[in-house]
Amino acid sequence: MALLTPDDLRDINKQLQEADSIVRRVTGLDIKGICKTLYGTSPNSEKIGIVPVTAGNGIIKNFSASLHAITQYFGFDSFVTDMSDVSGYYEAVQSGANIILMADDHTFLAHNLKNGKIANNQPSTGIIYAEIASRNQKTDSKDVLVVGLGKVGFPGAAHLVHKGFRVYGYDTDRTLLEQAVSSLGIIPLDIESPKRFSTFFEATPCANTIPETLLSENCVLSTPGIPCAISEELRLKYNVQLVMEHLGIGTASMLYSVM
Ligand code: NAI
Ligand code: 0TF
Repeated sequence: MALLTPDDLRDINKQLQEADSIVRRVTGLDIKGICKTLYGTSPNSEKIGIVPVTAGNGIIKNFSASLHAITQYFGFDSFVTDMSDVSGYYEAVQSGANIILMADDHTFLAHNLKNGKIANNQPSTGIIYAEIASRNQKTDSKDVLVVGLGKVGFPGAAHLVHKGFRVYGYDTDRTLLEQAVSSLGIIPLDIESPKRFSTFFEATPCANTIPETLLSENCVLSTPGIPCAISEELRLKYNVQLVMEHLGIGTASMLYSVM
């Protein structure tokens, strides 16, 4: 898994406010509204304990502080434990946390200790970015292109299929593409005869994954992928409505899904 850097998390509140405003413009709902309709839940005096984890590559500077800011932004009562790892987990529970947020290099989870529900960041992120793409107000077309069918992209593609969209897919890994075609019934993108899309959901760790030949004016690109799937030049040329944020939208999806 590509790890976040402290730079990715700079000014997380500003990133969230900007993301909220573009999500509103694209869908008519803010991020909270998307979460409420997606999961049918709302915050209800949950207390969130955020536990720093030193395993593997260790603490990412700003990660816990960013989760604190994000949870507060969405109206949750939250705190970061003084201790890390197992001691931090014990401290969180002793201090009254009923939802635990913690991440090592492979898994970022939210665990609701009251109802037992647990969420993993990758599918939760895929589902909410796909949901945002599916709510593109500017088009009646049911065609969506999904680029990247890995741990984030595949669950997002599945969500779009279940919502009745005609899902085209592309992944440089042929095995993953074939799996998505056979298990989800998505249509493999024909690179030789590209068509233009008004809605994209992208989830790869690579830049420039969406070529100009696929873009249409005012299209929506909903992408958790880092770095960005299109260049700034193409974004401006096609007035692409870009929903892209590094941590908050996926975390909101995790939290609402475990309530
Ligand atoms: P993954 O490695 O499971 O999947 C990525 C997929 O993209 C792979 O199947 C790979 O073959 C494919 N791919 C790579 N280059 C491609 C290209 N040029 N065209 C088409 N497909 C290509 O990774 P995962 O976990 O699904 O993460 C995807 C991205 O999402 C990463 O950048 C990750 O850091 C980011 N992410 C962002 C989050 C957020 O909150 N913004 C949350 C979780 C992940
Ligand atoms: O960097 C990542 C994921 C995060 C997905 C959300 N965009 N790509 N995971 C590593 C988190 C490690 C956190 C660290 N153990 C800490 O500071 O507690």
